[in-house]
Amino acid sequence: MAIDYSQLIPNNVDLSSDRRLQRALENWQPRFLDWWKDMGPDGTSAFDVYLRTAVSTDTNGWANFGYVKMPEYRWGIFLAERDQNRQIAFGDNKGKPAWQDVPGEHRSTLRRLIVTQGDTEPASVEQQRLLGKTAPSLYDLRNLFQVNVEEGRHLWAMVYLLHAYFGRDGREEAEAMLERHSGDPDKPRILGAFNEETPDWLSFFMFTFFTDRDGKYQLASLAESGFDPLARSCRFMLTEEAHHMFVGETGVGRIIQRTCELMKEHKTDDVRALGAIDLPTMQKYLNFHFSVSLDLFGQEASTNAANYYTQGVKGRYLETRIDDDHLLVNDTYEIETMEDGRIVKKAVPALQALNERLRQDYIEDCARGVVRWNKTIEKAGINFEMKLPHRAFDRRIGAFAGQRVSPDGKLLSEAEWKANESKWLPTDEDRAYIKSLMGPAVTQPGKFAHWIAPPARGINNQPADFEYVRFN
Ligand code: BYC
Repeated sequence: MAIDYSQLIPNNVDLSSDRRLQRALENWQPRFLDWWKDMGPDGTSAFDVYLRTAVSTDTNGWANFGYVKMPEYRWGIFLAERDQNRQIAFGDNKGKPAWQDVPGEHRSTLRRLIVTQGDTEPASVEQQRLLGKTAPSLYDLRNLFQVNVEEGRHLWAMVYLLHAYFGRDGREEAEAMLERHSGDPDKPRILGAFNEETPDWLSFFMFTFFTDRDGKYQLASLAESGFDPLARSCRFMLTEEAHHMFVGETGVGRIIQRTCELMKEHKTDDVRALGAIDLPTMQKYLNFHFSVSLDLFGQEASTNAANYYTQGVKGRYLETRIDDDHLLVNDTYEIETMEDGRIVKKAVPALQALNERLRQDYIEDCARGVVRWNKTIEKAGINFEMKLPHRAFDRRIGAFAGQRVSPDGKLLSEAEWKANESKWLPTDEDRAYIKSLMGPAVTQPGKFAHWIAPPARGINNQPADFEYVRFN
């Protein structure tokens, strides 16, 4: 169904045919806008930003580019096309028609997953609220805002499901999405990584590389859900998510490139003296964002995950492309865990290991990005390799929570950890240095902060000096 932009809330779900739902969402809309004003990108209401907006949910040509004031962005409800013959692909309900409504017995599980997913979206906007003040270029500023409005739309996607399928509880949950805030000691966001700060652009790029990539894997698993409206919502969200990870990968890549250029030109490792970001500091930020994002996959052995799968509410990454029985009751999966004070490999029932399996898919994807970063370093003839730390390094959730483990996976005493921590994780001094580089925003078209290289090409093939944001 085509997107109807003539409505107050653009949508492709025929919202006008359900007056009650339409009214409920139109009631939530001004609260969302108030939240955007208070907690979204600070002081940006009057800016004209060169943004893409969804015009159709087809794979070809869904995006339209043009200048938009962010509070006027057409946030809406866009689900991927319905496949009339879709069947549940896994678990006890395998082979049954996908649910068009929420089965009573899975209501609370589905609500919980949708709320957890939805909560992350406004959280990230809150985390990134002040970054516009220190943008390294108009190009980067525009990308930040694109990410922000799309996270706002992802919140809409989950709020629509809550309103449309979960009655009063759903409406209450939708309200609560705007009441919890990132880092709020009384009403924090649900998942750990979304209460961390994103105080500088290196953190932002690492976040969009590592944490948005968790989004990719979680959304892909929910896109397999037997609850078809959730699956269709997530399918469309995934098309938007790709750009966020592009921002992260190229952002980190451009910092690396700039650093390498300066190292070569000045024949020195000490690029801090030249106002750039040294590779060991980037490695520390990588370590931090990777381990915080690994926590987002939950426990290594999880009965929750087993239940989600057996019930048909959350699948595996690319479930329908996997060649097995999609029941997993007789299978095992090898995980790493702690036993008798040691890190050991251990086969556990595959159903319980689904979080770990998804984490493994994620780690392999992250590793491919790191290889690309390393190519840039290698091409510059510099002897340094970025590495993902061991999955047990600096974890807060799961079997390794609270263990002291080195980036190469050795269990350490507290004293050994303390002696090395500052080599592995950003110190206050590192953070202060990175902060000191975050100058006033670079607002001249085509100009870039000293510590980052320009991108290989512009957005929507625009020239390097394109005016991506007009301040008015
Ligand atoms: N922090 O059995 P377990 C994105 C809790 S990012 C705090 O392993 P489960 C985005 C857990 O709730 C993607 N608590 O749990 C990115 C459970 O609590 P109860 C977001 C945590 O349910 C960038 C207990 O520990 N989407 O989209 O299998 C920008 C036992 O754990 C954490 C989703 O996450 C944590 N990190 O797995 C914008 C998808 N981890 O039951 C957006 C929906 C675990 O003991 N969520 N706990 O009270 C899920 O699928 C699952 O809730 C989780 C957790 C995978 C997160």
